[in-house]
Amino acid sequence: MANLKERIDAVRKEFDEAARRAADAKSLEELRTAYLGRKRGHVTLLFEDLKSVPAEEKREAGRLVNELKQSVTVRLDAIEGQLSSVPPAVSAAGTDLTLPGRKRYVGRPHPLTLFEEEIERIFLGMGFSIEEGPEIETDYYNFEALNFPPHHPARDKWDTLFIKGDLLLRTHTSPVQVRVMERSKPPIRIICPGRVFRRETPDPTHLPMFMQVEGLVIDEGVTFAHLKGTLEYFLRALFGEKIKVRFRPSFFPFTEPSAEVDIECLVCSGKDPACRVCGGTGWKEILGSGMVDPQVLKNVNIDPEKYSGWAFGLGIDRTAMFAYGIPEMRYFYENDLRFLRQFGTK
Ligand code: FA5
Repeated sequence: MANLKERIDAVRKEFDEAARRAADAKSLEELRTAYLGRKRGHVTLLFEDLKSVPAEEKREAGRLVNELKQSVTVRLDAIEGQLSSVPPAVSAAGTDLTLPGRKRYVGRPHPLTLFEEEIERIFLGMGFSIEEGPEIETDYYNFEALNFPPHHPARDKWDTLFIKGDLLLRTHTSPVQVRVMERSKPPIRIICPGRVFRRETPDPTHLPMFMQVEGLVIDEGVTFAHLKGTLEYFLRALFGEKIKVRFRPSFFPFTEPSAEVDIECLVCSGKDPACRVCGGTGWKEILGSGMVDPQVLKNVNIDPEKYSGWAFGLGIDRTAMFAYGIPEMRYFYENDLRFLRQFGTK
Protein backbone atom coordinates (compact mmCIF):
# COMPACT_ATOMS: atom_id res chain seq x y z
CA MET A 1 0.00 0.00 0.00
CA ALA A 2 2.86 2.39 0.90
CA ASN A 3 4.33 1.63 -2.48
CA LEU A 4 1.07 2.46 -4.28
CA LYS A 5 0.68 5.70 -2.37
CA GLU A 6 4.12 6.81 -3.51
CA ARG A 7 3.25 6.00 -7.12
CA ILE A 8 -0.02 7.94 -6.83
CA ASP A 9 1.88 11.00 -5.55
CA ALA A 10 4.48 10.68 -8.31
CA VAL A 11 1.79 10.48 -11.03
CA ARG A 12 -0.01 13.50 -9.57
CA LYS A 13 3.22 15.52 -9.53
CA GLU A 14 4.15 14.63 -13.10
CA PHE A 15 0.62 15.40 -14.24
CA ASP A 16 0.63 18.81 -12.56
CA GLU A 17 3.81 19.77 -14.39
CA ALA A 18 2.65 18.43 -17.75
CA ALA A 19 -0.72 20.22 -17.32
CA ARG A 20 1.03 23.57 -16.90
CA ARG A 21 2.69 23.12 -20.29
CA ALA A 22 -0.51 22.22 -22.21
CA ALA A 23 -0.98 25.33 -24.38
CA ASP A 24 -3.18 24.12 -27.21
CA ALA A 25 -5.83 21.58 -28.08
CA LYS A 26 -3.29 19.11 -29.46
CA SER A 27 -1.09 18.92 -26.36
CA LEU A 28 -4.20 18.73 -24.19
CA GLU A 29 -5.43 15.71 -26.10
CA GLU A 30 -2.00 14.06 -25.77
CA LEU A 31 -2.08 14.71 -22.02
CA ARG A 32 -5.53 13.18 -21.67
CA THR A 33 -4.41 10.00 -23.49
CA ALA A 34 -1.17 9.79 -21.48
CA TYR A 35 -3.02 9.83 -18.16
CA LEU A 36 -6.52 8.53 -18.79
CA GLY A 37 -5.96 6.40 -21.93
CA ARG A 38 -7.93 3.15 -21.67
CA LYS A 39 -4.95 0.80 -21.95
CA ARG A 40 -1.72 2.59 -21.02
CA GLY A 41 -2.83 5.78 -19.25
CA HIS A 42 -0.78 6.41 -16.08
CA VAL A 43 -3.93 6.68 -13.96
CA THR A 44 -5.54 3.68 -15.66
CA LEU A 45 -2.49 1.57 -14.83
CA LEU A 46 -2.85 2.50 -11.15
CA PHE A 47 -6.27 0.79 -11.20
CA GLU A 48 -4.47 -2.37 -12.44
CA ASP A 49 -2.11 -2.10 -9.46
CA LEU A 50 -5.07 -2.18 -7.06
CA LYS A 51 -5.40 -5.89 -7.76
CA SER A 52 -2.18 -6.64 -5.85
CA VAL A 53 -3.14 -4.58 -2.77
CA PRO A 54 -4.11 -6.72 0.33
CA ALA A 55 -7.88 -7.00 0.78
CA GLU A 56 -8.06 -4.91 3.99
CA GLU A 57 -6.33 -1.95 2.31
CA LYS A 58 -8.17 -2.13 -1.02
CA ARG A 59 -10.97 0.22 -0.02
CA GLU A 60 -8.65 3.05 1.00
CA ALA A 61 -6.33 2.47 -1.99
CA GLY A 62 -9.31 2.53 -4.40
CA ARG A 63 -10.47 5.81 -2.89
CA LEU A 64 -7.05 7.38 -3.43
CA VAL A 65 -6.79 6.26 -7.08
CA ASN A 66 -10.35 7.40 -7.81
CA GLU A 67 -9.63 10.75 -6.23
CA LEU A 68 -6.57 11.14 -8.48
CA LYS A 69 -8.63 10.20 -11.57
CA GLN A 70 -11.25 12.74 -10.63
CA SER A 71 -8.81 15.59 -10.07
CA VAL A 72 -6.99 14.79 -13.34
CA THR A 73 -10.31 14.82 -15.22
CA VAL A 74 -11.43 18.08 -13.63
CA ARG A 75 -8.09 19.75 -14.43
CA LEU A 76 -8.13 18.54 -18.06
CA ASP A 77 -11.68 19.85 -18.52
CA ALA A 78 -10.72 23.19 -16.99
CA ILE A 79 -7.77 23.56 -19.39
CA GLU A 80 -10.03 22.67 -22.31
CA GLY A 81 -12.52 25.35 -21.26
CA GLN A 82 -9.75 27.91 -21.02
CA LEU A 83 -8.32 27.10 -24.42
CA SER A 84 -11.67 27.45 -26.16
CA SER A 85 -12.51 30.81 -24.57
CA VAL A 86 -9.15 32.56 -25.28
CA PRO A 87 -8.55 33.08 -29.02
CA PRO A 88 -5.14 31.78 -30.07
CA ALA A 89 -2.50 34.47 -30.61
CA VAL A 90 -1.42 32.85 -33.84
CA SER A 91 -3.98 31.37 -36.21
CA ALA A 92 -3.49 28.11 -38.05
CA ALA A 93 -2.38 30.14 -41.09
CA GLY A 94 0.41 31.79 -39.05
CA THR A 95 -1.26 35.21 -38.73
CA ASP A 96 -0.68 37.00 -35.42
CA LEU A 97 -4.25 37.74 -34.35
CA THR A 98 -3.18 40.05 -31.54
CA LEU A 99 -1.70 42.66 -33.93
CA PRO A 100 -3.83 45.82 -34.41
CA GLY A 101 -5.91 45.68 -37.62
CA ARG A 102 -4.62 47.26 -40.80
CA LYS A 103 -6.60 50.39 -41.72
CA ARG A 104 -8.19 50.00 -45.10
CA TYR A 105 -7.59 53.08 -47.25
CA VAL A 106 -10.86 54.43 -48.55
CA GLY A 107 -10.51 56.21 -51.87
CA ARG A 108 -11.81 59.71 -52.43
CA PRO A 109 -12.32 62.01 -55.42
CA HIS A 110 -9.32 63.72 -56.99
CA PRO A 111 -9.05 67.45 -56.09
CA LEU A 112 -9.68 68.40 -59.72
CA THR A 113 -12.84 66.27 -59.78
CA LEU A 114 -14.02 67.98 -56.59
CA PHE A 115 -13.31 71.38 -58.09
CA GLU A 116 -15.03 70.52 -61.36
CA GLU A 117 -18.09 69.42 -59.39
CA GLU A 118 -18.08 72.72 -57.50
CA ILE A 119 -18.05 74.64 -60.81
CA GLU A 120 -20.86 72.46 -62.15
CA ARG A 121 -22.91 73.04 -59.00
CA ILE A 122 -22.75 76.82 -59.45
CA PHE A 123 -23.71 76.73 -63.13
CA LEU A 124 -26.45 74.15 -62.61
CA GLY A 125 -27.86 76.58 -60.04
CA MET A 126 -28.03 79.25 -62.77
CA GLY A 127 -30.00 76.97 -65.09
CA PHE A 128 -27.11 75.68 -67.23
CA SER A 129 -26.89 72.03 -68.30
CA ILE A 130 -23.77 69.91 -68.78
CA GLU A 131 -22.55 68.63 -72.16
CA GLU A 132 -19.53 66.61 -73.26
CA GLY A 133 -17.54 66.15 -76.46
CA PRO A 134 -14.74 63.92 -77.77
CA GLU A 135 -11.10 64.44 -76.78
CA ILE A 136 -9.98 63.33 -80.25
CA GLU A 137 -11.38 65.95 -82.59
CA THR A 138 -11.35 66.79 -86.27
CA ASP A 139 -9.67 69.89 -87.62
CA TYR A 140 -13.12 71.17 -88.56
CA TYR A 141 -14.55 71.27 -85.02
CA ASN A 142 -11.34 72.35 -83.26
CA PHE A 143 -10.50 75.10 -85.77
CA GLU A 144 -12.45 75.67 -88.97
CA ALA A 145 -15.96 75.91 -87.56
CA LEU A 146 -14.54 78.31 -84.97
CA ASN A 147 -13.40 80.67 -87.68
CA PHE A 148 -9.77 79.60 -87.99
CA PRO A 149 -9.16 79.11 -91.72
CA PRO A 150 -6.43 76.58 -92.63
CA HIS A 151 -2.92 78.05 -92.33
CA HIS A 152 -4.25 81.12 -90.48
CA PRO A 153 -1.64 82.43 -87.99
CA ALA A 154 -4.26 82.50 -85.20
CA ARG A 155 -3.81 78.68 -85.01
CA ASP A 156 -0.25 79.21 -83.74
CA LYS A 157 -1.56 80.18 -80.32
CA TRP A 158 -2.72 76.58 -79.84
CA ASP A 159 0.33 74.34 -80.30
CA THR A 160 -1.53 71.29 -81.54
CA LEU A 161 -0.82 67.56 -81.17
CA PHE A 162 -1.97 66.04 -84.48
CA ILE A 163 -2.80 62.34 -84.66
CA LYS A 164 -3.27 61.42 -88.29
CA GLY A 165 -4.67 63.31 -91.26
CA ASP A 166 -7.61 65.33 -90.05
CA LEU A 167 -7.54 64.05 -86.45
CA LEU A 168 -5.98 65.86 -83.51
CA LEU A 169 -6.16 66.02 -79.71
CA ARG A 170 -8.51 68.91 -79.00
CA THR A 171 -6.62 72.00 -77.84
CA HIS A 172 -9.62 73.50 -76.05
CA THR A 173 -13.22 72.66 -75.13
CA SER A 174 -14.59 75.18 -77.67
CA PRO A 175 -15.35 72.47 -80.30
CA VAL A 176 -18.11 71.23 -77.96
CA GLN A 177 -19.83 74.62 -78.50
CA VAL A 178 -20.07 73.83 -82.21
CA ARG A 179 -21.30 70.27 -81.68
CA VAL A 180 -24.01 71.45 -79.26
CA MET A 181 -25.13 74.33 -81.55
CA GLU A 182 -25.33 71.88 -84.49
CA ARG A 183 -27.66 69.52 -82.62
CA SER A 184 -29.82 71.94 -80.59
CA LYS A 185 -31.84 75.07 -81.15
CA PRO A 186 -31.57 78.27 -79.05
CA PRO A 187 -32.05 79.07 -76.27
CA ILE A 188 -28.84 77.27 -75.30
CA ARG A 189 -27.24 77.49 -71.87
CA ILE A 190 -24.52 74.89 -71.31
CA ILE A 191 -21.15 74.21 -69.77
CA CYS A 192 -18.77 71.51 -71.06
CA PRO A 193 -15.92 70.36 -68.80
CA GLY A 194 -13.16 68.10 -70.13
CA ARG A 195 -9.52 67.37 -70.83
CA VAL A 196 -7.56 69.27 -73.47
CA PHE A 197 -4.05 68.87 -74.89
CA ARG A 198 -1.32 71.19 -76.17
CA ARG A 199 2.36 70.78 -76.96
CA GLU A 200 3.57 72.76 -73.96
CA THR A 201 6.64 72.66 -71.76
CA PRO A 202 5.37 72.17 -68.20
CA ASP A 203 5.87 74.96 -65.68
CA PRO A 204 3.99 75.92 -62.47
CA THR A 205 0.95 77.19 -64.47
CA HIS A 206 1.16 75.29 -67.79
CA LEU A 207 0.81 71.61 -68.60
CA PRO A 208 0.53 69.71 -71.90
CA MET A 209 -2.68 68.06 -70.63
CA PHE A 210 -5.06 70.07 -68.51
CA MET A 211 -8.77 70.64 -67.95
CA GLN A 212 -11.06 73.34 -69.21
CA VAL A 213 -14.72 74.11 -68.79
CA GLU A 214 -16.47 75.78 -71.67
CA GLY A 215 -19.59 77.90 -71.23
CA LEU A 216 -22.04 78.92 -73.95
CA VAL A 217 -25.23 80.98 -73.93
CA ILE A 218 -27.24 81.63 -77.12
CA ASP A 219 -30.58 83.41 -77.08
CA GLU A 220 -32.32 86.51 -78.35
CA GLY A 221 -31.01 89.80 -76.96
CA VAL A 222 -27.93 88.40 -75.21
CA THR A 223 -25.28 91.07 -74.57
CA PHE A 224 -21.78 91.49 -73.18
CA ALA A 225 -23.37 92.70 -69.93
CA HIS A 226 -24.82 89.18 -69.44
CA LEU A 227 -21.39 87.69 -70.02
CA LYS A 228 -19.75 90.01 -67.50
CA GLY A 229 -22.50 89.68 -64.89
CA THR A 230 -22.61 85.88 -65.10
CA LEU A 231 -18.83 85.42 -64.89
CA GLU A 232 -18.54 87.85 -61.99
CA TYR A 233 -21.35 86.06 -60.15
CA PHE A 234 -19.66 82.71 -60.80
CA LEU A 235 -16.24 83.85 -59.57
CA ARG A 236 -17.74 85.35 -56.42
CA ALA A 237 -19.63 82.12 -55.74
CA LEU A 238 -16.36 80.23 -56.17
CA PHE A 239 -13.91 82.48 -54.33
CA GLY A 240 -16.10 84.68 -52.10
CA GLU A 241 -17.47 88.20 -52.42
CA LYS A 242 -14.12 89.93 -52.00
CA ILE A 243 -12.28 88.35 -54.93
CA LYS A 244 -10.71 90.92 -57.27
CA VAL A 245 -11.54 90.25 -60.94
CA ARG A 246 -10.53 92.16 -64.05
CA PHE A 247 -11.58 91.92 -67.72
CA ARG A 248 -8.90 92.63 -70.33
CA PRO A 249 -9.55 93.08 -74.06
CA SER A 250 -8.23 90.12 -76.03
CA PHE A 251 -8.57 88.28 -79.32
CA PHE A 252 -10.09 84.92 -80.24
CA PRO A 253 -11.13 84.18 -83.84
CA PHE A 254 -14.50 82.83 -82.67
CA THR A 255 -15.58 85.73 -80.40
CA GLU A 256 -15.95 89.44 -81.05
CA PRO A 257 -15.39 91.40 -78.89
CA SER A 258 -13.21 89.14 -76.71
CA ALA A 259 -11.93 89.46 -73.17
CA GLU A 260 -9.60 87.56 -70.93
CA VAL A 261 -10.39 87.43 -67.23
CA ASP A 262 -7.72 87.67 -64.53
CA ILE A 263 -8.14 87.19 -60.79
CA GLU A 264 -5.82 88.45 -58.09
CA CYS A 265 -3.00 86.01 -57.37
CA LEU A 266 -4.22 84.10 -54.34
CA VAL A 267 -0.89 82.31 -54.00
CA CYS A 268 1.24 85.42 -53.19
CA SER A 269 -1.56 88.06 -52.83
CA GLY A 270 0.54 90.29 -55.08
CA LYS A 271 3.26 90.52 -52.43
CA ASP A 272 6.01 88.40 -53.97
CA PRO A 273 7.84 90.02 -56.91
CA ALA A 274 9.39 86.59 -57.64
CA CYS A 275 6.07 84.64 -57.48
CA ARG A 276 6.31 81.81 -60.02
CA VAL A 277 2.52 81.77 -60.44
CA CYS A 278 1.77 85.42 -61.32
CA GLY A 279 5.30 86.51 -62.24
CA GLY A 280 5.07 89.22 -59.61
CA THR A 281 2.16 91.03 -61.32
CA GLY A 282 -0.39 90.09 -58.64
CA TRP A 283 -2.83 88.90 -61.38
CA LYS A 284 -3.31 85.63 -63.26
CA GLU A 285 -5.42 84.89 -66.31
CA ILE A 286 -7.90 82.09 -65.70
CA LEU A 287 -10.23 82.27 -68.70
CA GLY A 288 -10.88 83.55 -72.20
CA SER A 289 -14.32 84.77 -73.26
CA GLY A 290 -16.31 86.91 -75.67
CA MET A 291 -19.46 87.39 -77.73
CA VAL A 292 -19.90 84.51 -80.19
CA ASP A 293 -18.75 85.70 -83.64
CA PRO A 294 -21.70 85.91 -86.11
CA GLN A 295 -19.70 83.76 -88.55
CA VAL A 296 -19.62 80.90 -86.02
CA LEU A 297 -23.42 81.12 -85.69
CA LYS A 298 -23.74 81.00 -89.49
CA ASN A 299 -21.49 77.88 -89.59
CA VAL A 300 -24.08 76.04 -87.47
CA ASN A 301 -27.16 77.52 -89.19
CA ILE A 302 -28.20 79.80 -86.36
CA ASP A 303 -29.44 83.17 -87.62
CA PRO A 304 -27.06 85.88 -86.25
CA GLU A 305 -29.68 88.56 -87.01
CA LYS A 306 -32.04 86.92 -84.55
CA TYR A 307 -29.71 85.34 -81.99
CA SER A 308 -26.59 86.41 -80.17
CA GLY A 309 -24.55 84.76 -77.45
CA TRP A 310 -21.44 84.61 -75.36
CA ALA A 311 -18.91 81.96 -74.47
CA PHE A 312 -16.00 81.38 -72.17
CA GLY A 313 -13.27 78.78 -71.61
CA LEU A 314 -11.85 78.50 -68.08
CA GLY A 315 -8.73 76.56 -67.05
CA ILE A 316 -9.92 74.24 -64.27
CA ASP A 317 -6.43 73.27 -63.05
CA ARG A 318 -5.20 76.84 -62.96
CA THR A 319 -8.28 78.11 -61.13
CA ALA A 320 -8.10 75.18 -58.69
CA MET A 321 -4.53 76.26 -57.80
CA PHE A 322 -5.92 79.52 -56.47
CA ALA A 323 -8.91 77.95 -54.78
CA TYR A 324 -6.66 75.52 -52.88
CA GLY A 325 -3.60 77.83 -52.58
CA ILE A 326 -1.32 75.44 -54.49
CA PRO A 327 1.75 77.07 -56.10
CA GLU A 328 2.44 74.25 -58.58
CA MET A 329 0.00 72.76 -61.12
CA ARG A 330 2.08 69.59 -61.54
CA TYR A 331 1.13 68.44 -58.01
CA PHE A 332 -2.32 67.55 -59.39
CA TYR A 333 -0.86 64.90 -61.69
CA GLU A 334 2.00 63.42 -59.66
CA ASN A 335 -0.32 61.06 -57.78
CA ASP A 336 1.47 61.63 -54.50
CA LEU A 337 -0.95 60.30 -51.88
CA ARG A 338 0.43 62.70 -49.25
CA PHE A 339 -0.91 65.50 -51.46
CA LEU A 340 -4.13 63.85 -52.64
CA ARG A 341 -5.24 62.75 -49.14
CA GLN A 342 -5.57 66.37 -48.08
CA PHE A 343 -8.69 66.78 -50.22
CA GLY A 344 -12.24 65.55 -50.05
CA THR A 345 -12.58 63.87 -46.69
CA LYS A 346 -16.35 63.97 -46.90
C1 FA5 B 1 -8.97 79.10 -75.02
O1 FA5 B 1 -8.62 77.91 -74.91
C2 FA5 B 1 -10.29 79.46 -75.60
N1 FA5 B 1 -10.93 78.31 -76.16
C3 FA5 B 1 -11.15 80.12 -74.51
C4 FA5 B 1 -12.40 80.75 -75.03
C5 FA5 B 1 -13.56 80.01 -75.02
C6 FA5 B 1 -12.39 82.06 -75.51
C7 FA5 B 1 -14.76 80.60 -75.47
C8 FA5 B 1 -13.56 82.65 -75.99
C9 FA5 B 1 -14.73 81.90 -75.92
P1 FA5 B 1 -6.85 80.01 -73.81
O2 FA5 B 1 -5.85 79.33 -74.67
O3 FA5 B 1 -6.52 81.35 -73.32
O4 FA5 B 1 -8.25 80.11 -74.45
O5 FA5 B 1 -7.12 79.04 -72.57
C10 FA5 B 1 -8.13 79.32 -71.63
C11 FA5 B 1 -7.66 79.03 -70.21
O6 FA5 B 1 -7.12 77.69 -70.15
C12 FA5 B 1 -6.50 79.90 -69.74
O7 FA5 B 1 -7.00 81.13 -69.27
C13 FA5 B 1 -5.91 79.06 -68.65
O8 FA5 B 1 -6.67 79.16 -67.47
C14 FA5 B 1 -6.06 77.69 -69.19
N2 FA5 B 1 -4.83 77.23 -69.86
C15 FA5 B 1 -4.37 77.58 -71.07
N3 FA5 B 1 -3.23 76.94 -71.37
C16 FA5 B 1 -2.95 76.15 -70.30
C17 FA5 B 1 -1.92 75.20 -69.99
N4 FA5 B 1 -0.95 74.93 -70.84
N5 FA5 B 1 -1.96 74.57 -68.79
C18 FA5 B 1 -2.97 74.81 -67.94
N6 FA5 B 1 -3.98 75.69 -68.16
C19 FA5 B 1 -3.97 76.34 -69.32
